[in-house]
Amino acid sequence: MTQKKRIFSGMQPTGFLTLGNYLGAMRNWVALQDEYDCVYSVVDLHSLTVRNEAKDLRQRRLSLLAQYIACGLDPEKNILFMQSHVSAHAELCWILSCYTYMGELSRMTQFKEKAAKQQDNINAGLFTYPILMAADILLYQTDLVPVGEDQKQHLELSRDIAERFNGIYGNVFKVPEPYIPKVGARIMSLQDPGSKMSKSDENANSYILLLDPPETIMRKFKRAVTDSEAVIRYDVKNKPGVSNLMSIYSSVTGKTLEQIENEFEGKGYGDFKTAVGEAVVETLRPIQEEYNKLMESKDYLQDLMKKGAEAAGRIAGKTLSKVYRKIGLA
Ligand code: ATP
Ligand code: LTN
Repeated sequence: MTQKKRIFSGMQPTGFLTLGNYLGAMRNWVALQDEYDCVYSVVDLHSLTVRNEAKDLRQRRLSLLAQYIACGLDPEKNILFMQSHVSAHAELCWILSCYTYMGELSRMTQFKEKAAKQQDNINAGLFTYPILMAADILLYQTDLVPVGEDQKQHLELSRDIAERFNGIYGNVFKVPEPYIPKVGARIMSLQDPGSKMSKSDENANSYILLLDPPETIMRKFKRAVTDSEAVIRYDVKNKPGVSNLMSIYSSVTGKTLEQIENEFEGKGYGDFKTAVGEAVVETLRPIQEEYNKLMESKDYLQDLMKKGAEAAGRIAGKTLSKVYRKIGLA
């Protein structure tokens, strides 16, 4: 039997999952779980780059694990775990930071964007964040990393670090490939269609959460920023708001952009927004039901977390030992 290829990916417990996280990444995680050997992490160490209350973080990371399962990840088929429970991540991160250049990190657009947003807390972790991400991926000898468009640059850096390390020490790491969806790779904010929908946005009207009640979802879509032309046409440059709603509608219904333009020919934004809202509500309904059930079984989630960390730790430990031997620390 040939070995299945490996997938690794993660999300930060910085808030509740948005429709952007779902359409850009999570949906692919679910779709790929049968074909690949998958390791999915709640990357709680990454979320320390913003300030958290301890009790909120503790709650959010468990909730994120429940959201993973509610979205359709089968805990029997996949390894699901907390990043901080496998110490190899932090250890490899340090080692790789000695093989990553300041110049490379300075070019990361996410660092620049986040630094601009949190000027009172431009911590060193925000700068070295992509090295921890490279460690996450490389520890598992990962073939494929399903993420949204915004993570492409970080993935390229992970590949560069892996190739540099392999160039010195021989074949230590598998060089990973990104896996980015054709539609939905970059869902934009409903209030500012020039920037991406983000779960840590302070304006709650800018995002749809997977756990938003139906009335909230309908209201947020009704308030979404569009334009004054009143024509449903895909044109990202001149009609970014409408184009974003069309991408969302296309992702959840499977209809092409052309079919959507035909469907709403002669109709106004009111009808269109209602249709988008209803399609999203229906997509999220089963996820919300499953989530509510899971959050009643915290012991089950805790147990899963423990088993996941053991399984992940075994794989990560092998790679870390190899790295230690290669560089002369063992
Ligand atoms: P934060 O607001 O804290 O920066 P985030 O919402 O950007 O968080 P992450 O946890 O950093 O989410 O990302 C999880 C995954 O979701 C990544 O694969 C990322 O590429 C994807 N993703 C995030 N936002 C979007 C979006 N608006 N459209 C498509 N994919 C997205
Ligand atoms: N940086 C990612 C989250 C992340 C990740 C990973 C994604 C951390 N480690 C490893 C894929 C693989 C983000 O979405 N902001």
